[in-house]
Amino acid sequence: MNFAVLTIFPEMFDLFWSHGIVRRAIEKKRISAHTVNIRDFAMDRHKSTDDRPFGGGCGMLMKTEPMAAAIRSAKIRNPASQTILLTPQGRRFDQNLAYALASLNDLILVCGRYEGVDERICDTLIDFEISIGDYVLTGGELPAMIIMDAVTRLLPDTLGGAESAEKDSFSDTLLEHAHYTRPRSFEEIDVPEVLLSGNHRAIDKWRLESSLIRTFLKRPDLLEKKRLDSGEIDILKKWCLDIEKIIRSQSLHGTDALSGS
Ligand code: 4GS
Repeated sequence: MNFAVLTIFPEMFDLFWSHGIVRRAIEKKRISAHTVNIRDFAMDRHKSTDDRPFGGGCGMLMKTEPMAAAIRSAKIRNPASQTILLTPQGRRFDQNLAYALASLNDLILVCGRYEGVDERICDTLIDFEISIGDYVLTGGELPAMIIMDAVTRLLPDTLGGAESAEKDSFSDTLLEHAHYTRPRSFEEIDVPEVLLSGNHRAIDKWRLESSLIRTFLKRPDLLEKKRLDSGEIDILKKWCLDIEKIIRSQSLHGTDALSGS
């Protein structure tokens, strides 16, 4: 995967590219990454990259010609690239979109600053628009890093031994099960016994149940969307029965909670 990032702040990417799994992916040549400084394509004496909006109003826009020249230069370098603009107006980035992007070879990520980009740039030079969420940032640089980060870890041979992309949150739209590491007892809270048992069937079952309950409590929207298999449905049914039992036992306590009053 080749990433080209168009930005007026290329230094922002130096730290991102020099740490952790992204750094390793570059060293292993699983990805290549470079920035194009849009300011290098500014033609006026002041090397300006912003300009006033027609029609007036506050705020500035990215100056059109340097932006266009920078995109064209990146495309010439990599003609098969998809060109993506980071903008709140784009398709919402999620794990499925990360998978889709991971199957491509060349991405040009265009980072806007100021209020935005001239519409004609979007219409003629951008293949698609991506948003990382419904909020307004000061630039597309952080969204570009987020996308490169999520995509890089999905590429073959980028995660280290124990880590695995398949098992992570959202891959199958259940949240991760709870995790524990040493010590066995931390500030008087013990690791669940089953995880120390060495019984891998029991551990798998506990982890599935942990995933389901966490998803149910924290992200019920994900559970609604997921296609549950029969084992998962059995676990949910068991909870239903357990809850019904608790409710029924209430009437034995002589409460009138069930009478509806
Ligand atoms: C986002 C976002 C964003 C919008 C860039 C205002 C500067 C800014 N980009 N997902 N102009 N949310 N971009 O807020 O991607």
